[in-house]
Amino acid sequence: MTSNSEIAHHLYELARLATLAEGSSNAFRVRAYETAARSVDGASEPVSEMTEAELTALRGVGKSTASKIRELVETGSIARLEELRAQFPPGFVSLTRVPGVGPKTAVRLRDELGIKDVDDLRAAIERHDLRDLPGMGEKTEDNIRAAIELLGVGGKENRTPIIEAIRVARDVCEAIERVPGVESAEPMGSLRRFRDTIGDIDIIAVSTGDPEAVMRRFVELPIVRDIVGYGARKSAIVGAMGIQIDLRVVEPVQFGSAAVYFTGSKAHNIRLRQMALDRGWTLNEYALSEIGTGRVVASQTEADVYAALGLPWIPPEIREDDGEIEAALAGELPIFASERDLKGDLHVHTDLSGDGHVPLGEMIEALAARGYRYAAITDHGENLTINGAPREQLMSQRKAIARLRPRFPDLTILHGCELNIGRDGSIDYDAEFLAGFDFGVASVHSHFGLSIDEQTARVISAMRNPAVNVIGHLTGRRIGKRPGIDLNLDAVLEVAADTGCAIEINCHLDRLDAPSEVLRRAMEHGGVVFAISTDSHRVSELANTANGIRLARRGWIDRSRVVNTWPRKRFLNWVAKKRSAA
Ligand code: DGT
Ligand code: CA
Ligand code: CA
Ligand code: ZN
Repeated sequence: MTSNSEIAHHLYELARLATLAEGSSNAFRVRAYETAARSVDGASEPVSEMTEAELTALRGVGKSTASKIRELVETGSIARLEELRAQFPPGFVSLTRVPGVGPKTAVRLRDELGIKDVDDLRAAIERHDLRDLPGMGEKTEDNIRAAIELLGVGGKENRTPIIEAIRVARDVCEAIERVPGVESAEPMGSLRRFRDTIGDIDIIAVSTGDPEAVMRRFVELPIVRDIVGYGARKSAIVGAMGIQIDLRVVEPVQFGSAAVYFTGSKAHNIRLRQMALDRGWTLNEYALSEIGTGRVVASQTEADVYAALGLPWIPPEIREDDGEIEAALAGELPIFASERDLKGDLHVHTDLSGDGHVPLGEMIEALAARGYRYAAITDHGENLTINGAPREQLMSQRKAIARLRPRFPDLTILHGCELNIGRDGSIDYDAEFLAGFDFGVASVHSHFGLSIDEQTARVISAMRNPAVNVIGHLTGRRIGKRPGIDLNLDAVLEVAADTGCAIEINCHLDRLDAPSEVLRRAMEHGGVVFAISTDSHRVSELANTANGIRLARRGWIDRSRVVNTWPRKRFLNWVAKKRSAA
């Protein structure tokens, strides 16, 4: 059976490659593929078993997409997609990921300069070939060079944004788990450590059956574009979009040591191996064992391996040899928040936002169904011209919320707003209108090119506004697409601590903002607090809290500093105190 996420993945790839083939002339079709992919991904029934009528009832799925889905389910591939793959090999696709290049330019670079991948592009920039193309010039060339360096896109450092890598890894793991004898298949490496970008995907499958059956299935997956290595227990392929996937098959008894080894990081492993050596042991992917006798000390679970070395189990997200071993030895690791600890979501959109999709009542029902004690509805304020809501609509939303409250006695619904931080740090509306809200998130959505001092000043000024409880997606970055704004972090964090304005931990895989390095710095400022918020525009996105929990771990955030783990009363006091500040 072809899983929903496998089908969705093919549609995403179709969307991406169709953009390359058809340019913006057919933006409509590209968007339809994307919408279709999201509907398939979110569908609660197996799409592979749907009739044509059921398929075309899904948002974004027309007759032509429906027939492509049927084709994939029945034949294992889509002819149109195969054609596009042949036309646009992985190297070329990663070229289009370089910010400032995009599909149109990539096609031009290929046709006019013979540039086929990011390495070619680098070389062409070195030779100053780009600046002579009509409409390009020196400035464009410099920008592209900077983009390649800044984002580490392409060449040897061809890294994939986590949002794409996670999708690919999930598809592959689901397919591998269906092979008889396989007990589990899970991503390891940088993906398990939850880095923003992924070099290659590492997967461990635990199998009690024939490991070669796993490998045969692996190299025949529809996603495979190239087989890089093939062995009974270890293979590697290049998948769609050019990402490499390494797969190891291990026995259940080796899982712990294999997981520690392949999760890394390399630096963390080196520390563990040294600790093993100090005890006369060796640590490798097969076991922690005694040197000389080969007696196995630990291997079955990660916790066994860590315990034998005198350590508590260390969460993958902090295995970077960045102080975690010392903290673990001293019993000073943070107490991390888990999804169960979250008592509310503080950044949620409804269809009042131009980019929102869910009616208010439905969203509130979904929030209540998660067992939350409080939540803030935060549609965009009017300054965000495309997506913002005018005053009258926000006023009627406030009334609608008041009418809904009696139906949800266990959920405190705050009427909030996502305010837009202007160039000068001002936000939407006047003080009086702002005071009518129960809650405020303020975020940067524009003017990404200002100087570090200007950016710092505008964020600080928003933090000082009593109507602002949280700064949303602090840097405004889009992983692999747009770098975040430059900020004088110490100045920003000082004001955060001083005003009680929380820093958002935005759960979107595309954002993961504030980034983990920033979060870790923020933790070092005693008074700074955080909000793990989904910024949901759809009901399914409310479950992105899992990402926020992992990001918070990567940032060493202690649960006690996350405002939406607090009991309702304490949380509401914090909200009120900030809003009443003069
Ligand atoms: P990536 O793929 O660049 O995003 O980062 P990783 O951390 O996934 O690196 P990768 O794929 O080269 O290796 C996966 C894990 O395997 C790595 O985190 C630790 C382990 N590993 C790989 N090579 C070595 C090695 O030479 N020594 C040790 N101790 N561990 C290694
Ligand atoms: Ca890797
Ligand atoms: Ca690897
Ligand atoms: Zn938002």
